[in-house]
Amino acid sequence: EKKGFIFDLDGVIVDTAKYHYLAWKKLANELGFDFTLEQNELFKGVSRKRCLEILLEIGKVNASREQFDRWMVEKNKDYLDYIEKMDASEILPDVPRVLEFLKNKKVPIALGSASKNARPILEKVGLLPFFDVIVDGNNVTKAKPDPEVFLIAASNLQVVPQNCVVFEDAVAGIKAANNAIMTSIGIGDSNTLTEANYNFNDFTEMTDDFLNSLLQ
Ligand code: G16
Ligand code: MG
Repeated sequence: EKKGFIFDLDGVIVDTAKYHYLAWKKLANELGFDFTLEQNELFKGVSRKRCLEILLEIGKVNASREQFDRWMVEKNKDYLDYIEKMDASEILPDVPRVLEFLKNKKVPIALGSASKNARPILEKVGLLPFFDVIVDGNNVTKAKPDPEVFLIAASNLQVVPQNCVVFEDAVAGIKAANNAIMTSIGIGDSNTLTEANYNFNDFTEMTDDFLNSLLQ
């Protein structure tokens, strides 16, 4: 039966979390409080709007609707300054090998990301041609752990959810994949991604044999 593979972006294909962090930290500092790398963990896989809500809770800052929107724009502008400078050197280890393996097997590939900047990032690092389908923050109304992003990806790939495999680095993303009744593969710390069906520290640990087993 036909299989489909869905990749998260931040933390799976590229480490854009560090740029999100720098942009959020700058805003926090401007507002007079600190934002730590540990707190940034809470932001992984979370929408831009929800991130700002959490940030303002951390700083105990109240904002009008207009001010909130201005800070969203400002953070994204600072984030895009970093994205602008990205190139293929920022692709995480062995991502191209796995994408190429799947392409050779003619397996359809989708992106399933919370980011509204997903397409330009893939373009910057040169991976856009691998993706048959892109579902990102512009296409979804419900954030992970809601399965919406992955279900839309499956539907666009024309593969039933049960035959989809999801690579995710965030707890909410693994939950979203499991809620979609897809095979969930945690990329990162197995002590954090405890609900994943399979765990790998990164793609260098994922053998062709394992990928083949997913295609059975
Ligand atoms: C990514 C990041 C999140 C970020 C979100 C929205 O999710 O992990 O930290 O807040 O996208 O990004 P943007 O502000 O670019 O729309 P994912 O789903 O790719 O891991
Ligand atoms: Mg992620």
